[in-house]
Amino acid sequence: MQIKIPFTKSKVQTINRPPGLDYDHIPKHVAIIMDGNGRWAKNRGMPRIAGHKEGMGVVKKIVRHASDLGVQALTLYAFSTENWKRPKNEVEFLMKLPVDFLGTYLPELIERNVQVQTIGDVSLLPPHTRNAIEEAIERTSENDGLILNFALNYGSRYEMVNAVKEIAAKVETGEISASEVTEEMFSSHLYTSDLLEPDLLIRTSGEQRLSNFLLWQLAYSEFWFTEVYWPDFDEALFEKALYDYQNRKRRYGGI
Ligand code: V07
Repeated sequence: MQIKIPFTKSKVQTINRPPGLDYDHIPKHVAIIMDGNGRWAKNRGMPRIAGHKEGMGVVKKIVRHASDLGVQALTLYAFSTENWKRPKNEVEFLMKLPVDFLGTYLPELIERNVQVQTIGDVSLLPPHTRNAIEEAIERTSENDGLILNFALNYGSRYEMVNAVKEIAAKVETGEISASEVTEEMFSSHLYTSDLLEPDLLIRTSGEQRLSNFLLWQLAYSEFWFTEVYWPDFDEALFEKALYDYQNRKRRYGGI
């Protein structure tokens, strides 16, 4: 079904909403581990970085589609705290991808009313990477459509230890007592404090683990895995993940 919706003050955009999905129950927040880029390249006799580049193109397609389907937040695991251990040339290439991506795609993100955010310690990224990301955050900060949240230099255990340190400091100064610490307080000290918890986690390329991604936040999320490598992931598979999500009976523990 094609629906015309006003998406900026001045323009009307035609969005693509295929049949089959229940548009009243689209997951509000989808998180994705975009795995298999290196293996995709290797299978083609190409260098790993070629897989990363191809994967970046898929990010653009999925952002468009998530926005069309009415997803409110999309969190993408772009670079983990462990990824620094990769060869220097690969890390350097990865650090250019945000610059490349935003250089060609920021105008469309602005047009589509997408808001760019990050989680992770971005202060440790090289200046050219940080500058491009900060510009995108700044120029999309007034947008109120899809939140496009990139996890960059992100590690969940580090995030949680950091939350513990911040809360412990408050206990030390006497601002709160240890017995007053709650789950809500802990959550409010995570990078994701302004986001809803993910409803759905997608991981590509056949691996079925969390790899230090959103350990706390995924406590009640549905997990969806595919053997497909990220560079081969597409709109139809994204829809399949949402379709399967909608067909699972959701239970939050207990009865
Ligand atoms: C990266 C492409 C997707 C596959 C997984 C790894 C490689 C988009 C970004 C990006 C990040 C911030 C931003 C805009 C775009 C990105 C890295 C790697 C480090 F504001 N794709 N992508 N960043 N890959």
